[in-house]
Amino acid sequence: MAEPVPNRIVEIIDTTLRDGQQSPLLFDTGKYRFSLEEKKQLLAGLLELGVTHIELFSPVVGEAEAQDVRELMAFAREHSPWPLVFLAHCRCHPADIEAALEAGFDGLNLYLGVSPLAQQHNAQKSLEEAVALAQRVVQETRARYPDLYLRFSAEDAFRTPLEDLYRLYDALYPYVHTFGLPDTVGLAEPEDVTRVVTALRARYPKVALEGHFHNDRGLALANVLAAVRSGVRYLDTSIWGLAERSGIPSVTGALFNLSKHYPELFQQYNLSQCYPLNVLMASILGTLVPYTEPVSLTNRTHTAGVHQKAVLNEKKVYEAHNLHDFGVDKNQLLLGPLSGWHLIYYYLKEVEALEISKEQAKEITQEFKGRTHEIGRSKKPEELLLEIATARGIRKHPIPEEVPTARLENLD
Ligand code: HCA
Repeated sequence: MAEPVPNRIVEIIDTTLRDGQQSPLLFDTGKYRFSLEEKKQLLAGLLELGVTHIELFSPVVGEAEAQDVRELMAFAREHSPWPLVFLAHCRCHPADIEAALEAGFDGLNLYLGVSPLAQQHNAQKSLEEAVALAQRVVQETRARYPDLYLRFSAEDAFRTPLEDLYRLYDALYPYVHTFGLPDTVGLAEPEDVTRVVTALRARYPKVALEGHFHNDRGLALANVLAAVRSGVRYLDTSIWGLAERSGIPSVTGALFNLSKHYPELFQQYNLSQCYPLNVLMASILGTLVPYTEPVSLTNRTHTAGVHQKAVLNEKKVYEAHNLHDFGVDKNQLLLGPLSGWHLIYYYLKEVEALEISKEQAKEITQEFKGRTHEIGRSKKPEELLLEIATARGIRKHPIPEEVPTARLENLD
């Protein structure tokens, strides 16, 4: 199968519209499922970012999804300047596969668990039975579709003994393009990822590897870095990291971190679209970009007086990362109980245009600090500051009554 954008160091497989729709946040925000229009907006945002591999549900999950996947693929293919790869997330069931291929998917992301827990409580098949099923389904699919992209994932790979993983993957090796490496319950540490990836690369040099790391321990992003360093080519991500439970790495967090090690990603993805994509999700879910998201305005927001003073002098003191290249084009200094006189002076003079000296700002700060208990939902810090300044007789700078509308910017 032709590579849409060849030689990328890492290929993002975005699963916002598959694993992302399994996120509890869709319930918390009362959204439950994205509308078709919202899915198109999210997909368009991903395409703008340069993502070309998109995972969707197999149409068998429901009538509404079945209709949506067709519309989404048609919409994206019509609007993308690049060839796209739509991957259907399929159980090892011929019906899932048939429905996906009939809908026009470019490839299949097949999965089946063979961990001891899966054998007993999920697939409820012995290792031998599971391997035989997977081999039969994959062999038949390959025979019927010689060029179809096939990926196979052993669900819960990090709780599957390596010899069982080998038993399954040995049987499938001749037929697939990629083996998945899902840390389904987020228990792997970066060292585990390096060890397993290294072992699989040595044993299966002719296939690519795909990482899917859940964030139950907050280690998903660290596992992404370990995976790519040790040779994983495909990475599953989603917008905001939405996925089952506490999710997977966010597409923007992954690209932001990886670009520190692989600057060529700046040429290969349109990284300035990262923040707009996060804001798009915020507007759809009706909530703020998560404060843990690296590519966010939160990561450019300063609250403590010491930080605010330093940032007013030189941003780099507390802003170490170039988020501007990822679309975050401003920063914020929040006026509040921890602010010091530097920001208060700056605010009253520059924003409120008060005729105020540094000495007065220091006195106002002292009073403000003594009255911060008044700040809350009904009184903002700015209101309290103005109240204090006005009571001290500090006035606004006289602004000319008539502000010229047609300004000459250049006199020479
Ligand atoms: C799931 C499980 C999965 C699959 C990952 C994969 C996981 O939600 O069905 O197909 O590689 O984490 O194991 O997301």
